[in-house]
Amino acid sequence: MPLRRFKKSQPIATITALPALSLDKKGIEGDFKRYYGHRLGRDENCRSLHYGYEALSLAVSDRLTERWKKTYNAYKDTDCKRACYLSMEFLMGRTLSNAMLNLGVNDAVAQAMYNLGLDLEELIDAEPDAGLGNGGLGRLAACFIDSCATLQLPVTGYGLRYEYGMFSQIVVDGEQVEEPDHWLRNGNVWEIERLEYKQRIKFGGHTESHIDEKGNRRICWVDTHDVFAVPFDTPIPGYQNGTVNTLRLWKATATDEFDLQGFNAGDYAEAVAEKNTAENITMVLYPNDANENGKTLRLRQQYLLASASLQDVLACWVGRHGKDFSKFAEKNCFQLNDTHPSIAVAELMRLLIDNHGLVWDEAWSITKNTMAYTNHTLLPEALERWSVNLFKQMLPRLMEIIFEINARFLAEVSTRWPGDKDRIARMSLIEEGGEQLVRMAYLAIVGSYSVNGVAELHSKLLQQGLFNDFYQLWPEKFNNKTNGVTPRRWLAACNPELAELITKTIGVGWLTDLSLLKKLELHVDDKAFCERWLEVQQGAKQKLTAFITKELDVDLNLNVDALFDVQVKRIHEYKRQLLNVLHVIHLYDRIKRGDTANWTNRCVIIGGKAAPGYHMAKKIIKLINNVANVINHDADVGDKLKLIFLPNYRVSAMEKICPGADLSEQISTAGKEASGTGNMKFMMNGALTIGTLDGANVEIREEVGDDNFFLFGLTEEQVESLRNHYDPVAIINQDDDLQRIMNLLQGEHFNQFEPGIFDAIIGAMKSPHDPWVTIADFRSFVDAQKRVEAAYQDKDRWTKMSIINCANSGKFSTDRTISEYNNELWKLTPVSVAK
Ligand code: 26Q
Repeated sequence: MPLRRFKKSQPIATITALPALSLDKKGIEGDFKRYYGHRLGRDENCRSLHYGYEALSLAVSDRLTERWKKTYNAYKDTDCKRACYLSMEFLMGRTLSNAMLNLGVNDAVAQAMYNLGLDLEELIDAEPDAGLGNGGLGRLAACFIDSCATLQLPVTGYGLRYEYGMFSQIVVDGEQVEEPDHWLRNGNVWEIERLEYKQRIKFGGHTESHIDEKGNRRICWVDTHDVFAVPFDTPIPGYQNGTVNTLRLWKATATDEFDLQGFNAGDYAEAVAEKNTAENITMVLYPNDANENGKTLRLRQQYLLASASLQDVLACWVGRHGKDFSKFAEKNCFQLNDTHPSIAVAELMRLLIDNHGLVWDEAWSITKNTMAYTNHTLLPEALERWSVNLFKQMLPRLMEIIFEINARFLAEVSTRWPGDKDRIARMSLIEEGGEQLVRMAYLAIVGSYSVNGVAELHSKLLQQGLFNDFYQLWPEKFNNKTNGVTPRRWLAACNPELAELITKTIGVGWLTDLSLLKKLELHVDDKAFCERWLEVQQGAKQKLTAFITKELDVDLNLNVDALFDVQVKRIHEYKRQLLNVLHVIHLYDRIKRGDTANWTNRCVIIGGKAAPGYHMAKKIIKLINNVANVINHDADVGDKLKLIFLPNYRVSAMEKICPGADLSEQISTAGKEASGTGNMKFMMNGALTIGTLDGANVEIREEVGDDNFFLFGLTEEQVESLRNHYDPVAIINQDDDLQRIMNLLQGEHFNQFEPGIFDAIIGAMKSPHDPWVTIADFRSFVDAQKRVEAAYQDKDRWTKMSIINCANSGKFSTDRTISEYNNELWKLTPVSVAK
């Protein structure tokens, strides 16, 4: 049923004209009470924090809505160029504290809550994380849209509204157990459902061709099983600038035909069951799991995102410009967050040709001038490929279009390299050999005007390796956009004490121009400033300790004078949590041998989720927990060493972790981590990095200088040239420390009653084919850790290094990243919105 509309003659403006809501404490306090008592219907008998959180969020959300409409109208009035960020993941985390900061109502809310006798921090912590992403790529999308709003750029985020986000992780007997994350259980006050903008999405069926009245051959995609995509919008406020952009997430629902068909056939229950098939599409976020590759439901999700978002943009275009698409490419662009939404290339072709009557060349020109592709991985096994057969069945019209794109593309390759059959096979969008597969990255490259990596080294390696054939063909398409993180969430909101000290020292400008942090360097010799810096860091460590105690539900009596050594990220072999564990075992072994002269107490914190089907990653979690169990219960060890596996690592946990870290572990095998973004959050909060020359670490080191970065390990080139003669067993045999570690592991010191459970891990490290060459970097890692200890023992030196790290983190603001995307790729004009 279409939504019914007001009569044309009705004066709608009278109901939309509202007085501006006040941003002061009285206004907020009044609205809080009204929401709590009237809207939510609670009284003094309700002691649930949740409703306090909801009442406050509703009050804050109203204030965003006003600005949201103004922004929408400002974009409409200026008819500006707009960009869409298409992403299967937006790892938003919590919204309330960020909304307060960006609206500029922190103090007013704090006072209002104080007047009501409520603990603001408790209310903020009552919000569930919106965990609609796996890790780096999803969080990057969230940081990006924050920066777009802060830079006043007309950018809409398009994604999926998963009913279940990233699973929550609990640890049982040292092992990861996944629990579903029903984050919407208690409702979501931040979203608005917009039924009026729902879109129809086709699946299945077949194509038919006919000649239209003008004599042109036209294709119809018929007998499809359709679903609706219904948008839910979330406001994305810029930093105190009046702009509020939109994150539009699609939910799949059944079409009315489902009901009708069932009703007509008298098969009501069947029809309702069919509804599930449609609604399942956006039920759950897929973990980035090698085993999940090729799953039908995932392809349905990808297509729903691409089709709904493009139809949305095209409907808006047609509403304004009718059937004239001549300026469409000047006014729109689509940034593809990895290949996950790259079916958009073929879908835009389909919509322009089949629905809007353009000819191939017109549609192709629009497509390849509007699409831009960002790659986030160097691991060849992680590149998406979909079965041609699956494609033909699920999306027959799209498969035809991809074949046509490929035929035209390969003709171009043949012109450039006549007779080069190998190259044609290598570059084809279709992988032949076994089962035919569509290479989604190649579709994205061929259909885009830009291909970028996410750190300098990564972009260079893409050009020289993974995408070299394409780089030779179109060098001008390739570019780099080094990642960043938003300093609003990752410094101002999560570390208010440090933010206040920074503002007191250099003024407030840094929040929107992070390069200004450089001014902190002028104060490294100011004793009072350094003392205060250290005090703030100690305070953050205290808070982190309290958080760990709460999360683990045991008090490990952590000593805040110890070095807090932190590695939090997804668990993956290439990230080498194992190298970290080897070092911890080495320290334990030294303690047991009494080799503790000049000892530095250390608390090693590791956190992260393993993909549910990634067995080795799950074993690594088990190993960390077992080693922790032995170390933390050994009386000889005491304060000298603690090992903690922090369960359920997530955005809101990182907000407590990064302010309290001394040392940030960024120890991936060189050439494997595309960028990393946790590295940037730690640096911004004054942690020092121990790291390899991988991803953005290279640029972090460049910014802080080699004296303020603990470098170790083989370079990417050294790793590659080691491959054919790597002999880890020989390295172990020549290194007493490594031998003792391996003896402890092989002697089952950490798994006395669980024989054999770590054999696969030990075998992998000792294999000459270990792709991650963990053993090769061990000695260099231990040496770097010794340099860390020496530095940490000199409190003044460490504090200086910490200040220098923060002071040089300016480059890693997503404001810089997004400015580059905009200046070089999107070319949008900022639109100011009256405040
Ligand atoms: C693929 C197929 C089926 C199901 C899931 C997936 C899938 C989902 C998510 C594959 C990959 C991802 C996420 C990848 C990711 O987070 N990559 C990270 O991106 C960051 C932002 O650019 C970088 O900093 C990291 O280096 C990179 O690992």
